[in-house]
Amino acid sequence: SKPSSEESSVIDTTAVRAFKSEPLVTHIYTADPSAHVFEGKLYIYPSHDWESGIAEDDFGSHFDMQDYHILSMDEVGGEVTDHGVALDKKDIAWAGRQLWAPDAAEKDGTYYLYFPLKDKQDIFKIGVATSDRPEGPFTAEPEPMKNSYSMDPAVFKDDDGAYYMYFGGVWGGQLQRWDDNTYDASVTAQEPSGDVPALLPRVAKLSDDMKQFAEEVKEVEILDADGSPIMADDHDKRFFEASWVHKYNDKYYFSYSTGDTHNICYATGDNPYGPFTYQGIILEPVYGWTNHHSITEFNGKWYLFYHDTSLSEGQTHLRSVKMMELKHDENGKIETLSAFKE
Ligand code: FUB
Repeated sequence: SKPSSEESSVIDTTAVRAFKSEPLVTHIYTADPSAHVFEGKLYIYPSHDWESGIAEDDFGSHFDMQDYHILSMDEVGGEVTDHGVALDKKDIAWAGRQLWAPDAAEKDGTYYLYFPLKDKQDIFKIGVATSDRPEGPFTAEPEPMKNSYSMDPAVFKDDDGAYYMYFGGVWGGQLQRWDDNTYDASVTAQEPSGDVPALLPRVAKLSDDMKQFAEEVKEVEILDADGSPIMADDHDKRFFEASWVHKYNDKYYFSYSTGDTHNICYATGDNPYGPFTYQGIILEPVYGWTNHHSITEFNGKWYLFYHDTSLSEGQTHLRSVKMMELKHDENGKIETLSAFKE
C-alpha cells in the first residue's frame, strides 16, 4: 500500500523533552550533515532547508532546496563559519529541482562536491562539482554522473586511496524504481513488502578523476545477525536512505536511516562492498520525520552529526544540524545515542 508520511511526520511526544545538543547554526536551516576533516578543520556539507511553501507529500516535494552552504569550525564547540553559497541550482545546466543531501571528498588538492538533484525529466541523478577550496565555490560538471541514480551520495576513501560512492534512497529518493540499474517509471512510491528482501543501497568505485563510476553499480547486501537478508517488512532495520561508511579498527561500518521508523542503524563488514551484518541502532528517532547523519573522527574523538527540527518546532522540512560525541566500545560496538536528555 502507499506509504503515508502524514502518519508519523512528527513524533510529537518527543517535542516536550530537552535536547542534548544545540543547532550548530541558527541563521539558516541546515540538514543531512556530511562531515569531513580537511586542512585540519571540520567541514560540514549539509542540505540547505528553506520554506518553499510547497505542500508535503510522500515524494518529499516540500524539500525543494535551491543551493548549498558549507559550514566549518576549527574546534568542537568553537565558532561555526557559514561560507555562503557554495553551489546554486541556477548554475547547474541539467537541473530540474531539489538539491538534496550532499557529500564531499578531496583528492590531490581538489575538492569534489557530490549532490543529488532531479533532472529535467524529474528523475534523481547524482552530480559532481569541483573547487580548489573545501568551502567552494564549486563549479558543476555539465552532466550528471553517468549511470548514477537516486540520491544521498556518500563517498568513502579507503586506506589504499580508493574512493567508493554509496547512494540510494526509497520513496522520494526513487530507489524503488530502479531494478538491475534500469529505471521503471511505472513504479511510484511503493517499496517491496511481504516475504522478499528489502531494497538495497548501491555502491561503485569512483574513477581516477573522481567524476564518474569506475565500474558497474552494485547492490550493498545488508544481512541480519543469522546471515539472512534483511526483509522488506522489517521496517525497524531495513535500509531506507542516508548511507554513510566509516572505518574503525579495520572494520567497515555501513550506517543508514530506516526512514519511516526513524532509526539510524549500522552494519559491519570486512571490505567496502559488504556484505554488512546488522549490529544495532546508533541514533534513536529525533524530533522530525527524517533522520540523517554522518560519522567522523576529529582530533582523536569520534562524532555523530545529525539533524532535528527543534529550531523550527517540528516543521519536518526545516531542520538544523547538530553534533555529539559517539563511542565505539572495546568490541567495536557503537553505543546507542538519543538526541534527548533522559
Ligand atoms: O534533505 C532531503 C532528504 O531528506 C534527504 O536526501 C534524505 O536523506 C532526508 O534527510
